[in-house]
Amino acid sequence: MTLKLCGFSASNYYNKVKLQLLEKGVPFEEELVWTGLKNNPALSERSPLGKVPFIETPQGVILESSPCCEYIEDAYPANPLIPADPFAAAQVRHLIVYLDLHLELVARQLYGPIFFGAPAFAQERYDATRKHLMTNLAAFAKIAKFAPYVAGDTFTLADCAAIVHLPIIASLIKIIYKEDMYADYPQITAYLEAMKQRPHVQKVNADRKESTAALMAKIANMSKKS
Ligand SMILES: N[C@@H](CCC(=O)N[C@@H](CS)C(=O)NCC(=O)O)C(=O)O
Repeated sequence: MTLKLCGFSASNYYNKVKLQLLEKGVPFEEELVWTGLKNNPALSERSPLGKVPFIETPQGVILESSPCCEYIEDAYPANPLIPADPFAAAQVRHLIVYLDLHLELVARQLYGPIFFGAPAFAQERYDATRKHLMTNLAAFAKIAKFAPYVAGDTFTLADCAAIVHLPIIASLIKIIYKEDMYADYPQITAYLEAMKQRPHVQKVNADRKESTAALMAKIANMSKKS
């Protein structure tokens, strides 16, 4: 059975796993699964929190992007994106935790009003999130190497997370504050520019644009109905 990646290409977490699969050269299929548990028992059966991505393996479903990525590394050891050395491997993993948990998840608190048309929050909430994000960005910048990759001289799974998360967080701040979140971190801007040249990043971005248009149409349709 070919590995199946389930979710949609506008999702940054979906794209973290998709980029890993592409960079490693692992054959996979994609199954379009939108989120939203309402009237969707089939989704809750496979992903009880209604989140994507998840992968279908010959043995069953794996939830959450990081366990999916770890499974893929273990099951498909060719072209490793986690170093064999335990210390270097742990450094890749701590970078991913910073990116997923301390940057993306903080920014995600504002996605509803900023990207999906949910009612606006009070200004203090935006300001508090911005402050939190800038503190965590400074911490991330201390541990990320950008030499030229996030964890050093080799492309790793930490790059798969950075490439999909850092742009969306910056676009959130740009929309709210009209400011460049990475103005004091030219290494991040240069890194993201360089990563855009990678063919698999280009494929992920092209699919992301198409999927984002479909997602926006879906949201517009839903708000017309309600
Ligand atoms: N911790 C999860 C986060 C995944 C996530 O938040 N996915 C979003 C799409 S980008 C989602 O499914 N949102 C729907 C929801 O939370 O109900 C992971 O690493 O996979």
